[in-house]
Amino acid sequence: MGKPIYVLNGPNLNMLGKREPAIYGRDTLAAIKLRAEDRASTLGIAVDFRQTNSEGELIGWIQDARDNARGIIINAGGLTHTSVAILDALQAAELPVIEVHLSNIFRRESFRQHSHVSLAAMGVICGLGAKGYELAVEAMADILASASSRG
Ligand code: DHK
Repeated sequence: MGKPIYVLNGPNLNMLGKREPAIYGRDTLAAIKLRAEDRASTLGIAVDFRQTNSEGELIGWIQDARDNARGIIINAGGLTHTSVAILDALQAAELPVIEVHLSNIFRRESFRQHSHVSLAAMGVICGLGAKGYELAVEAMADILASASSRG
C-alpha cells in the first residue's frame, strides 16, 4: 500500500459526539476514523488517523509527514484560524494538503471565516459533517493517482 495519508485532527475534536452536536454532529471521532479507513482501503490506500489537543504535537506530525506520508488531510480545529506555525509546517511539508471542517465555517462567527490552513491547501471541504472526511480521502486518492501517472 505504500506510505499512508495522514489525517490530522487538532484541538477539541476528541470531544465529537458530545460537543455541540447541533454544529458538529453526533458522530464520534472514532466513528469518523473507521469511515475514513474503510473508504481508504477500498481505494487501496492507507490512512494514519490522529488527534491531538497540542499545537506542538500537531506541528511535529506535519513535519513527520514530509518523509513518512503521501499527503495530509487536516482539520486543525480552532488552530485553523490562529496558527501561522501550522501553516508554515504545512508549506514546509511539500505534500498535497486537503483541509476539512465538519461545520460550514462560512456560516459561523466572522473569526472562523478566515483559515490560515487554506493557504497551504489544494482544496477545502466544510459543512458536510463526517462525510467530509470520506470525500477528502477520495479526493486525495485522485490527487495521488494523477501525480503518479505524471511520473
Ligand atoms: C472545528 C473546530 O474545532 C472549530 O474551532 C473550527 C472546525 C471548525 C470544524 O467545523 O470541524 O472553527
